[in-house]
Amino acid sequence: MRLRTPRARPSLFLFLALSATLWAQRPGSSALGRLAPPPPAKQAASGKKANSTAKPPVPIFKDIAQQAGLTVSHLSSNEKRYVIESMSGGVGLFDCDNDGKLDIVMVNGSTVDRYRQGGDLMVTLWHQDADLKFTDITQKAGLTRKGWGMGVAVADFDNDGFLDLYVTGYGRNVLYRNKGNCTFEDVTDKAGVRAGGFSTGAAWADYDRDGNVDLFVSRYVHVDMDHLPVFGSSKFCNFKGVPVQCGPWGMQGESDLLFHNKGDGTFEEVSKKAGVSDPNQYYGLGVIWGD
Ligand SMILES: [Ca+2]
Ligand SMILES: [Ca+2]
Ligand SMILES: [Ca+2]
Repeated sequence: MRLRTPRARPSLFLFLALSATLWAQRPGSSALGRLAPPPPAKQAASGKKANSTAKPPVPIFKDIAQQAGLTVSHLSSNEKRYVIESMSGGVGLFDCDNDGKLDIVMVNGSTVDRYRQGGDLMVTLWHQDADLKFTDITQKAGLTRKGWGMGVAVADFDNDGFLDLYVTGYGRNVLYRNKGNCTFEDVTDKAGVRAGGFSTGAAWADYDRDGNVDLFVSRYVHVDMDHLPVFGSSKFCNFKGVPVQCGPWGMQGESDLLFHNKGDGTFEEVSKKAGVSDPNQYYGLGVIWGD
């Protein structure tokens, strides 16, 4: 079997970048609250000419997760027995109730054993309250689909003014429509964007400029839960004579998907028509749109 080369970096960057991009389009807001205007340069304040060669100050970051209430740990497998147990992750920063403060959606993983028992909540949603405090509102928000989450992409697919969530995962994906006030309904099947297989990255963009954002989904490798390759079971699962996890080398890849938004709450999968179906089934992890 011919070796294939992974096409993209892991998807975490994509989701962060996507979220930041989306948010940047909303005026008057910033990540995790309002940004204070930058202080004036000392030279300017004293009336002296600014030194163009002076280096900008290095920003200092402090971990405030505990005091902010962001205490839920990401689910994953320590053993990483299979390639799917090495995957998952992603965060979306978006304002789910349009109150001017960013809320946080985090993708949860799972394990093979837990998935066989029904899986785990695919995402956790925190609402940002006052003073950089966050409250876990996942259940109240209706984000209750269980499975094995891999990524998330945020956009207002129905143009009602509320940002919606598309969550990728192993086995199926989920489209949550934001009903307002951070409450969601699962419209996946009605919309026709369930997909399947091993979806990883996702990104929204209006490729045909009809006013409705469309959706691209990248997929990784074919994983059959009933026939999981174990450590050392083929030449691809050994490294210098040491049995290691199988994959992605030697594994069958999966195609990618492009969903055209028809503007009535439904989508049409057009990847073949558009020439982006990835017929060679290279390993897809992330996706980003650009001109
Ligand atoms: Ca908010
Ligand atoms: Ca919406
Ligand atoms: Ca469109």
